[in-house]
Order: sequence, then structure tokens, then C-alpha cells
Amino acid sequence: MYSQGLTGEQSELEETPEFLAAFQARIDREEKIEPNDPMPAAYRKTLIRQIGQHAHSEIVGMLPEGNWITRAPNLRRKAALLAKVQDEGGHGLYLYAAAETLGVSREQMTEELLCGKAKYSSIFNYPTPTWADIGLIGWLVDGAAIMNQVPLCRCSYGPYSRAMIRVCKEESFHQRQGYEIVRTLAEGSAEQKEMAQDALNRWWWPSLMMFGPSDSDSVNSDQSMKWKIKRFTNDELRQKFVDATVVQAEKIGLTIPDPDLKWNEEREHYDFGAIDWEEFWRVVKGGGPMNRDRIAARKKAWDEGAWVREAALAHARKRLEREAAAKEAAE
Ligand code: BYC
Repeated sequence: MYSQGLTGEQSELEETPEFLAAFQARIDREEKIEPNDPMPAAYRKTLIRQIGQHAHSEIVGMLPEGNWITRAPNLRRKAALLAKVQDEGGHGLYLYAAAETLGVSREQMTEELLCGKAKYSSIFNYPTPTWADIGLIGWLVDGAAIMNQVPLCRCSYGPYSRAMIRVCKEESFHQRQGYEIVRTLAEGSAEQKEMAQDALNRWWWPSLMMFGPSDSDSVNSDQSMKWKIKRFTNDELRQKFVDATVVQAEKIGLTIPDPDLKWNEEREHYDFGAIDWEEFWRVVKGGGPMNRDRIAARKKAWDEGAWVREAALAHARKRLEREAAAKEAAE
């Protein structure tokens, strides 16, 4: 979608108060910032961090579901799951390409993921032991992703906001296919219903953690909101997700595993119980049940793909040499 040749990192840019004020004024006028526009180094850095993390999440996110492609219960389920996992791969690629327009290479981003410097979403560090987990990922994880990503379609950085439009359309199909899997199980035999409830019990709290730390601990939110990278805070999006999901659970007769969940007439929102932030930070820092496996799988894929990258570069080099020789011969 974008090539690195488009990027315009300006190392010489002097960030005077006038420049910073003019940049903020563009943001406030809802103008999109494009790759070759002058931008503060911190704006560029924030976007590289967030888009990079987002891209890694899409690619690592293929692993828990990919685990079930060969074992999906029938052809229709297999075809839908295969398409969904491929979509996630596509999202990762658009996002790496969007990050590349900011002057970072995909190699750099991947190396940072593999050495533990770059994060990816905590949610993908949980296992998928049953078929119901695949339904739950679609329903809750893609549901949470939509809540977070629809506002990103209005992000101030043009390439990121445009990538998000297509991503959101696909996520919405993913959410519905997941909900349909869970609904089918919930309406099936007692064992099937129990399997769906068990998966909901395991995925509910990690899904709420996807939105990030509470606003009081979110170090990046204030500045990202001013730059209109983020349009809602972590807690605002988490609340929207809870409000939307409770009714969906009720409709299929499943119980959200939170005894403190209650409609609050005054606030016109659901109150919900305390999130275990210790678990969140433990998982983010590498101590979740599947962190090691996820990074090992990414490292294996990156190492095994080295020859493809080398072959593509060698081909590009040879083509350039051939073109240069042909041009010289013609002169
Ligand atoms: N997991 O200051 P905060 C998908 C980090 S993929 C891990 O609030 P920010 C899908 C955060 O990075 C969905 N780390 O940060 C794919 C920061 O650390 P650094 C992925 C987390 O950036 C396949 C620190 O905590 N979606 O949909 O303002 C199958 C403090 O946080 C998490 C995106 O990536 C977490 N959950 O806000 C199915 C969306 N939360 O970087 C589905 C784009 C926070 O300062 N990203 N951290 O070292 C965002 O919207 C924002 O980056 C976040 C965090 C809301 C996630």
C-alpha cells in the first residue's frame, strides 16, 4: 500500500513554539497529517509505537485461532475461520505499511517485537483449548477491537486512519461469526452450553484488559487525545464495550462472570467489578500463559522466511542492474 520511498522523516526540523502551535492548529481543524508533512518527533514516535504494537497484535493474533483451523467442526466453520485468520494477516500488513510511512522499517519493528522491546496486545497470551474459545475470540476480542478501532478511523494520521476503515469492516464480520459460534453452542446440548460458558469465564476479564490500563495509569492517553490519535480514553471505550456486550450475553443465556455487574440508573451505564491489574501487567511483561510460545512462533516464522526476503532483495537488485545496463546501452 505504501512504500518506504514515500517516507519523509525530517531530522533537521526545528520544533519552535510557532511550529508546534501551527501543527496543533492543523490537528484542531481536523486536517489529516500525511507522511511527508512536517510533524513533531514525539508525534511520529507515538504513532510508530502504537501502529507497530497494533500490527504485531494482528499477526500474533493469528496464532490462537490458527490453532483451530484443522479442527474446525465442519467445512463452513473451517472456511470462515480460514478467511478470518487471513484477514488478520492482511490487517498486520496494512499496519506495518502505515508505520513504514513514518520512517521505520518492518525489519526494525519485527526485531523489536522479538527482543521484547515492542509490545503486542495482552489478549493473545491466553490459550485456546476448546472450540468455544474461537467463538469467544470473535465475539469478545474482535468486539473489543471494533470498539477501539472505529474511533481510530478518525485518527489524525492519514495512512493509519485509512487503513482502519477497511480493518473495521472486516472486524465486524469477525465479531458476528464469533457470536454465531457462541450462540450455536449456547443453544446446543448442556455440554456445549457449558463449554461456551467456561470460555466466557476465561475470556471476559482479559477482554476488558485489552483497552489498556485505567485512565489514571495511562501514560500516553493525554497527549494522544490532544493529537487526536486517540478519540476516547481507555476507560471510556471499556465502558462502551461492557454496555454493548452485557445484552448480547443475556440474549443467548450466558452469564458474565462478574458478581458486581449491575445497571446503574443514574449513570445509565453498567457498573462492573475491579480488574486484576496485577495480572494485566504480568501478561504485558511476558508472564502470561502463552507469551513464550507466541514469541517463539514469530521467531521461527521470521527465521524461516529469511530466504524469501533475501531472494526478493536479490531479485530487485538484479532487476535494477539489468535496467541500468539497458539504459547505458541505449545511450
Ligand atoms: N496489551 O498509556 P497507555 C485485534 C501498554 S488486535 C499490551 O494507555 P496507549 C485482533 C501500552 O502500549 C487489537 N500492552 O497506552 C487481531 C503502553 O506501553 P508503552 C490490537 C498494552 O498506547 C487478531 C502502556 O501499556 N489493537 O484486534 O495510549 C484477532 C500504557 O498504556 C495494552 C490495538 O493495538 C494491552 N492490552 O493505549 C482478533 C489498537 N494496553 O507502549 C483481533 C491500537 C496498553 O508506552 N492501540 N498497553 O511501552 C491502541 O488503541 C492503544 O495503543 C491502546 C493503549 C488502547 C492499546
